Amino acid sequence: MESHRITVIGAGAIGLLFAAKLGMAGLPVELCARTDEQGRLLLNDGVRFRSGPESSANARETIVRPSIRTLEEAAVRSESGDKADVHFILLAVKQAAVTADLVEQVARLSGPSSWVVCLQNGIGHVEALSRRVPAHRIFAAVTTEGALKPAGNEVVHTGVGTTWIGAVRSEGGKAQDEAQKKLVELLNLAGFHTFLSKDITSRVWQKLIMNSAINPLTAILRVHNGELLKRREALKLMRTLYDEAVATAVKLGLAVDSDLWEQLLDVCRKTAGNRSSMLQDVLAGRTTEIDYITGGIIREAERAGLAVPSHQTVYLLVKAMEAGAEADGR
Ligand code: KPL
Repeated sequence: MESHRITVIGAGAIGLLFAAKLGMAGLPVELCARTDEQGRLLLNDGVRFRSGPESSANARETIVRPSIRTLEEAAVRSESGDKADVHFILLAVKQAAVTADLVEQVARLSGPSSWVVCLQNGIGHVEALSRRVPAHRIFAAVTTEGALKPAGNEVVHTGVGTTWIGAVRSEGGKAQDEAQKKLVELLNLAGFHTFLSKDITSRVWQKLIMNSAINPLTAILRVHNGELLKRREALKLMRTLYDEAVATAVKLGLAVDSDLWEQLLDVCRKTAGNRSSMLQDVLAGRTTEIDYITGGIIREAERAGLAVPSHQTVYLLVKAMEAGAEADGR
């Protein structure tokens, strides 16, 4: 029988969610936390998994115990000849964490049977990874699963979503086709509604377009997602950001759903009471993902010879907010 190895790198909300659900399905998961402190907590107490709204205190909790390893330990395991037939490396860290160092560690961890699956928002990380990992071995994933991390070893599955998987470069032949199918199968087995996409780059961009229209505005205005629909000027600005981002995607030859604007409004409606990830970062005084969302659109638009003035403006505003938060923290 075929043997599998699944390494989840990053123990944020999404990393914990994937590690917990894959573990609960009986799959061999190793989880690499980014700090020793979180690693020790996970090792001692396991992952505490709950599903339902965060407030539902009576939701049933399951303790899941994936193997907890440092990235170094996982890499040594690979180098010392741990030969699974298929090895999936789920990269579940934030974009900013995809540094040259991390890319190096991922390269050490990868062997001839490894496939790196990127779960980041925004764009830019695939280019960074493909400097050290063959591009045909990189898959991108777009997921709408909702998760919260109330504590370092605790995850709440707040919303069931859909996950799309696809190769960023489709020249991996039969092995690549089989690995993609296997990944979809394993994720479905773990309870994730997962589909294969033949054009994952367009899907990544469609999510990027939505994030670039919603997230910076919620962060600048400090409002929940639903508020953008109620304020006429905010809605107008959101539409301008959307139009500029769509024009960039089209110029790059990417496919954009004809009803993407309706989908975007629907996301605002369905997540009306939520704070976007960027607003959460701003409120917590953390660096946001603006460089990989709005910044990514600005870079690609420049390359394509297009002007995106509204993105330029919101980019500068969010950067100024980040700089202000840093100064306050000093
Ligand atoms: O994906 C999101 C985020 O918060 O990052 C939403 C708000 C749902 C869409 O931009």
